[in-house]
Amino acid sequence: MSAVSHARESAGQPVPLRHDWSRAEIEALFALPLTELLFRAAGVHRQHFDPAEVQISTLLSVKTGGCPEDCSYCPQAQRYHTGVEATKLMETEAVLEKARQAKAAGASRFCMGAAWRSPKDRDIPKVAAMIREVKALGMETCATLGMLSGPQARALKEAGLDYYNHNIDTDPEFYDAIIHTREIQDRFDTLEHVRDAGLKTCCGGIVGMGETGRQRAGLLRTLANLPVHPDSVPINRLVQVEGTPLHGTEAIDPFDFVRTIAVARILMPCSMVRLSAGRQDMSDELQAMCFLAGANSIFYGEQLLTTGNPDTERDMALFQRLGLKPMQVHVDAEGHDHPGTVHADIIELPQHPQSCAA
Ligand code: SAM
Ligand code: DTB
Ligand code: SF4
Repeated sequence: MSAVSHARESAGQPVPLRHDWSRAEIEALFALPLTELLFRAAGVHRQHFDPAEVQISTLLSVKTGGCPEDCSYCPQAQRYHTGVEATKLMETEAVLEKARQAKAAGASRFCMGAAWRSPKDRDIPKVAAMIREVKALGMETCATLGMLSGPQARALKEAGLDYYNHNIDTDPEFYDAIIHTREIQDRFDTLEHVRDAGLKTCCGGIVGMGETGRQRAGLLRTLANLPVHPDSVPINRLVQVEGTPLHGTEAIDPFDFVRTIAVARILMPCSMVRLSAGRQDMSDELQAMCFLAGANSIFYGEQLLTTGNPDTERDMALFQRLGLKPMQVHVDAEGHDHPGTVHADIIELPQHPQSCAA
């Protein structure tokens, strides 16, 4: 894993970021008393973000089910009997209508997901048309389509894609227990193609899949030690779907989930940490603890891809009760987004002290 470091602007100063975390250091963070861990994570959060702001993305499954992969958590894998019906790729106009609704409901980013191992080259112009049109609405665009080649990543960037979501999903040491139809190196390769194309990366994982604490630390270590911290780090709590091999797995202790968010915030101080799948079954109090631990992004809207998400009224009521507000994103005439310091350009530094100094 590379120990090359990068920095972003925060309050006009470059912020050194670490990429050389050891598993033991991360396990030591997890082992802190929860009160101390939350205090540290909340401090880091405040150095880089307004803790009252939460970025809001809406998801749409533009191609559902029938996937040839065997990810043991996923209701869209064809081989499991989950009741998810396979559909064709949606028409651009239908996608656009959903994006307009998401924008009207307050979402700043629209994420289009497809149940593909990887897109075929002939799919790319169709997805590119969706991206172009959604971007023209003044929203940030995100896509998650499976593994990408370099030319595919460049074609999506050309169409106006801002973010590509591609999760490493779990600790490399646990990967073989969860997915057998691809290797974690395939995921790293796609992430490299995505970065090389100039796209922002959205990369995280799932917890509550029966992993150990050591493996949870390994997931976050792998994310933080990527050559560039992902701009967005989704932390999903497994949504257990009947018919998938992981249905019936012992649930993660809610406090361990909060610890995962807090450690992600400390390791990747300038990234958006997204409280992702699994919110529907979380109490308002647990979500509040996650925001306190440094989560500053959510999926908003009643549906994730194939499973449910809290309804928008519940989320708006929660925001009001907690005094949180949706993060504003300004897209200029050239289509560049300006959400304050959040997506400031990454500056590579040859050497720097290994601590966050903003
Ligand atoms: N097929 C593409 C891929 O796998 O990259 C894109 C869509 S896939 C559904 C996107 C991500 O959703 C997965 O990487 C996984 O992290 C998450 N996911 C899928 N099923 C989930 C579940 N049951 N609970 C939590 N997260 C899940
Ligand atoms: C991510 O990390 N979580 C989202 C998004 N990226 C694409 C997907 C969650 C899917 C949950 C199961 C489903 O709804 O099918
Ligand atoms: Fe397919 Fe993605 Fe689901 Fe894996 S996570 S089965 S690749 S849709």
